[in-house]
Amino acid sequence: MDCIFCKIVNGDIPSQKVFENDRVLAFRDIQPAAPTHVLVIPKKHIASMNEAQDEDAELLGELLLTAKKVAAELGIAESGYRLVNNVGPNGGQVVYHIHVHILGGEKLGGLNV
Ligand code: DGP
Repeated sequence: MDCIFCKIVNGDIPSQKVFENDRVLAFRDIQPAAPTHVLVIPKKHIASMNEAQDEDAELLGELLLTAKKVAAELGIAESGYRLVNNVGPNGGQVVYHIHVHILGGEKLGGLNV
């Protein structure tokens, strides 16, 4: 499958990993939008939240809990951070392998929703 993040999972494209287990992987974003910018992905290919199924509930929960743990390990939990999941063109999604952005390390601007 021609998916950049699947290639990162398989080791075909290098990445700066910060956490990995059998189901999820967290690595530094190549174009950081904040001092700390990490992506958390499932190793299973799910194109976006639009393609997520009920059977993926546990995996998606693990994605969020992994983001929490990574934020703590990287020292941004106390000061706060933002978790972002872009969906589709209007949501700004560029890579169609579902991922949660962890953004922190500074006071974040932008949308306050
Ligand atoms: P999104 O717009 O939500 O689909 O975010 C995709 C992010 O993926 C974007 O912030 C840049 C990052 N990215 C794209 N290609 C690579 C890559 O090859 N390596 C890494 N580490 N990040 C990538």
